[in-house]
Formats: sequence, structure tokens, C-alpha cells
Amino acid sequence: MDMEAKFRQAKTLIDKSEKILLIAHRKPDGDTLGACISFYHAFKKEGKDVSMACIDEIPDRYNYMPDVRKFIHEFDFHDYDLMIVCDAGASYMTNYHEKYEGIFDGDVPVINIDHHASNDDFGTVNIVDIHAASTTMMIFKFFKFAGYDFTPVTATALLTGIYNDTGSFMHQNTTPETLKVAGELMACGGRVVDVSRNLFKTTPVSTLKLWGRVLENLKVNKEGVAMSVITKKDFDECGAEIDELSGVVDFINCVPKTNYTVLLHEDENGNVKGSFRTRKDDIDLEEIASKFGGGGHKKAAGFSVPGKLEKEVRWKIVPAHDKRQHRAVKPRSDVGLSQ
Ligand SMILES: [Mn+2]
Repeated sequence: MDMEAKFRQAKTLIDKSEKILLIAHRKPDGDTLGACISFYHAFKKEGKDVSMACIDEIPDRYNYMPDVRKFIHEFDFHDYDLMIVCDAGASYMTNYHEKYEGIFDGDVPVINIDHHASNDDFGTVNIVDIHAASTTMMIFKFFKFAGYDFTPVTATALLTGIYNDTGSFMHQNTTPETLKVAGELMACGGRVVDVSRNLFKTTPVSTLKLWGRVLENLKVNKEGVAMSVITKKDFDECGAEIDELSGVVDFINCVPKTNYTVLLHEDENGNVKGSFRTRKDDIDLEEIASKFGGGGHKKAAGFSVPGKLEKEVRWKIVPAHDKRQHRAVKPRSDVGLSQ
């Protein structure tokens, strides 16, 4: 079915529903939240009774979007005429599939709007476009189809999703279309400065300290691999949580003449996690990560193995009278995996 037919089905469901619940995915990001907030304001304007739900707390950095504090965590889905799940790569990504048995069985219709290849079409209407840069890019098109207004609030929310998923227009999914849509949203009053400042330019001290450790530990080996490590002790000493590490591997994937970048870190459950990134087209990181039981994409992959990180330092004595013959005897340190 083409996109327009799906939009028509979704619009029909929305039009006949009085009480609508918008659902964001767990560990919410700018795309799922921007999607919910844009729908929330459009439906309010249509005179509907709208609620928003997310299993996890909404991070403070999204407070620039009006009504973002109205997200609820618990609900009775039977209270609603329609549920719209935004940006969830699969039904389990909401984490409500276990909490509320039968939630997606169709007693209450579900619109599933998303752009992940992993989407399992769990909705009554499934609007899934794996080529869309963000879910909010799809909602932008839906707004046009449905004739909803772009206000400064809805435009800012939609921009938030585009910014989030294109890494502020730096990832490969940045196309002439994403820039064109962003321009149009700005022209409708979308506040780019609010989005970039809160999403990309607001970092707590604990995160900066942790990232400092990542930078300090960064080394490039003979094979042209840039590698850094973060241990449980680093998290403790910086007062940082695991999720504060997110984004730093992309940040360090910038060393000239390297083949790829690896960031290893210990988690709170006794695992070592590895994240790989490359800027090269001829490197397949999915294959490298699969050697550790992981997976992902060609340019970004990862793995998780039970174990901990141990530093190996090898020392050699350099006799003072014989320096020239022992040129290569600098203390050498390597990072190894031990389980
Ligand atoms: Mn997304």
C-alpha cells in the first residue's frame, strides 16, 4: 500500500477518535518526543482529548518543548479510542507490551509510525518508511496531508526529531529533502537555536569529565585503530552514568589516517561493551563486531561480552650504557579483553 493510502487510513482513525494516547519509546530521544509533542498540539487544536505516555522519565533537556512535562507513565489503554506509537522500532521498544497485556492486540486501534528497518508492523495501521531520516520527517508529510498547521511549537518539535536523527545534519541521512523541510519549519517559526542548544550544547560536568577520560585514554595502534576505554572506576570517579557515554564514540571517530575507532567500556552488570565507528567505506564493522558476538551496520557496530577490562603494561629495562641498541623499549601499554 502506498504512503498516501496509509495516511488516509490513519486520518480516518484520528478523525473518528475523541480520546487519543500518544506513546513514545523507552529511553526517549528527540525524535520520539518531537513526534508526540507535534501530534499533541495538532490534536488539541482539533478539540481532542490527548495524552502522552512514556515508560521512562523525560530528560530535562527537552523542557523547551511546551507540555513535555505532561507525559504520563501509567494508563489504562481501554480508556482510549486510539493509540499512536511514534518512532518505536518494534512493539517491545515501548516497554508497555509486557506491562499491559494485549495492548497491541487491536482492541484499541494502533497507528504505528516509524522509520526503523526492525519495525514488526504491530499496529492496526503501519506507516513505516525505512528511508525517512526521522519519524518527524514522516509526520511533517502527514501534517501536510491532513492540513494541520505548522505553528512555532509544532515546527520546533518536528525540527527536534530531524536534528536528533541526523546528528544536527551531520549523518549520512542528511539529504536535500531534510534541509528543505528544516528550512520550511524554520520559516513557520521553528526555533533551531532552542533545539541545537538543548540537544547538542548542554552537557553536565559529570559527562564532560567522563568524556575527558575517554580523550585521555585514546590511543592509535599499529593497525590504525583508534581505541579508548572507560572502566567502572572511571564512571564512579566522574560521578557519571552509563548513558552519559552516548555520542562520545562519534566524537572520537575523527582521527586522521585511522581505519576505525573502538570505545570499550564496562557496564554495571559485569559486561564489557564495545562500540565501533568508521569513516571508511571499505571497512565492514558489522563483520568485526560479529567476531565478539555483536552486530550492527557497516559503519557503526557494537558488541557486549561478560567480563571486565584489564590494563596490561609491559616494562623492559634499558641499560644506560647501551641506549642505541634498545631504541624500541619505551614502556608499552595495550588494552586487552579478559573474561
Ligand atoms: Mn527516529
